[in-house]
Amino acid sequence: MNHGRNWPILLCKIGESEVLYKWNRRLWRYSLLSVVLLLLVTGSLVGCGGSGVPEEPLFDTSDPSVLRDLADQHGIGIGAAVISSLLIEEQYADTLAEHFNMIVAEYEMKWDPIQLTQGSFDFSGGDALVDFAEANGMKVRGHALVWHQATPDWVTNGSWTNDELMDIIKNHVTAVSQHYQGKIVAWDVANEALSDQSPYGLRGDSPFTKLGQDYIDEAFRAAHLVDPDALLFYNDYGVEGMNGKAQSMYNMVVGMLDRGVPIHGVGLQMHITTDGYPLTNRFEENVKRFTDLGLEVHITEADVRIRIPSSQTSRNLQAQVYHDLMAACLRNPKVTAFLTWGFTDNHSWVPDFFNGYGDALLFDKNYAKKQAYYGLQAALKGE
Ligand code: 9MR
Repeated sequence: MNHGRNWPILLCKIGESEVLYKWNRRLWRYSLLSVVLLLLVTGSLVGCGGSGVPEEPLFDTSDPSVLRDLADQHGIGIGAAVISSLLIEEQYADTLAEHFNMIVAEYEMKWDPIQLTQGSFDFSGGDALVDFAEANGMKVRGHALVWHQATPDWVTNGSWTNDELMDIIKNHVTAVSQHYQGKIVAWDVANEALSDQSPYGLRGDSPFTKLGQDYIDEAFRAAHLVDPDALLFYNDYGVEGMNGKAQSMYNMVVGMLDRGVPIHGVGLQMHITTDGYPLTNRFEENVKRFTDLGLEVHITEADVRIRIPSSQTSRNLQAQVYHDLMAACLRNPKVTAFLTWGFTDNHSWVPDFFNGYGDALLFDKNYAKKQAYYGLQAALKGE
C-alpha cells in the first residue's frame, strides 16, 4: 500500500476525526447530562405523584394522640403481632406499650413452639407475652391452636388413625386453652383451613383435612370447654372481600352455628397491597354478612405492602388504604379489633415473603411513626 499518495487524505481524515472527536466528547457530555437530568426528573416525578412538585405527607402529623387511647374511646382493640424474644429491646417494648392496647404472638403460641415433642409443653414464649400485656394493661389474642403450618413433624408425619389424630388435636387444644385460661380475649382456634382453589373446601395440604369439618368443630368445642370466656375465632386470608373463598368460609361458619359449635367470630387477616383490594371488592358487605350472623369480626394480621424502596407517593397511598380500612371497620360496631402483623418495618415477614415489597407497617425501621400510622389515627378521630 502506498501511504505517500494518500497522505493528504490521511491528514484530512485526522483533521476530521479530531473535530469529530471534540464533537463526540461534547455530545457525550451533553448526553450524560441529559441522562442525569432525566433520571432526576423521573425520580422526583415518581416521588411527587407526577406533578413535578415534591409530594407532601397526606395526613397531619402534628397530633400526638396515640392509637391506643383513640381505640379505647371506640371500645375496640388496636393491636400488633409481637415476637416475645424482642420484648427485651427497649424501643420495641416501649413503642408497643405506648401505642397498642392488644397484642398477639407472631409465633410463640403456635403448636411447634408449645408442643414440639408429644406430651412435653413449653409455654415460656407465650407466657412472656402475656406478662408483658398484663404489665401494660393490654389484651392478648391467641394465635393459633390448629394450623397446618408451624405444626411439629410428629403430628404431621405420624401414621395416626383418624381417631388418634382427633385426640391429638383435642389434647393440644385443651392443654393450651387450659394454660392460658382467663388470659386470652380471643383465640384463633382454626387457622387457614380452607383451600385457595375453587370450590374452596378444606385445603389439600393439611394433615387435618382427612378428618373433615369435624376437626374444626371439635377444636372449638374443646377450647370452649376449658375457657368459656374466650371468644373463639376462625381465621383466614384472602377472605376480606366478596369472593369464592369468603363464600366458602361463610357457608362453613353458618354450618358451625347451625350445629351449635361455639364460634364467636371470624378473623380477616388482611395481608394486602395498595391496589385497592378488598375495599374495591365489597369489604363492608362481606363483613356485614358475618356480623349479621351475630359474630364479631377482627382484622387480625393487617399489613399493606408497597414496593421498596418506597416513595412518599406510595407511602401516602398506603396510609390512605390503612385509613379507609379503619374507617370502614368503625362503621360496623361488631368489628371489635384491628391488629397489624408486626408494627415496625424492622421486623416484618413481608420482605422475606414478597420479593421487592416491604415497608408494610405503621412504624419505620427506626420506630418513627409513618404516614400509615397517621392514616389510622385520622380514621380513629373520625377524619
Ligand atoms: O409472620 C409469621 C412468621 O414469622 C412465621 O415464621 C410463620 C410460621 O409460623 O408464620 C407467620 O405468620 C403467619 C400467620 O401465623 C398466619 N397467617 C399468615 C402469617 C404470615 O405468613
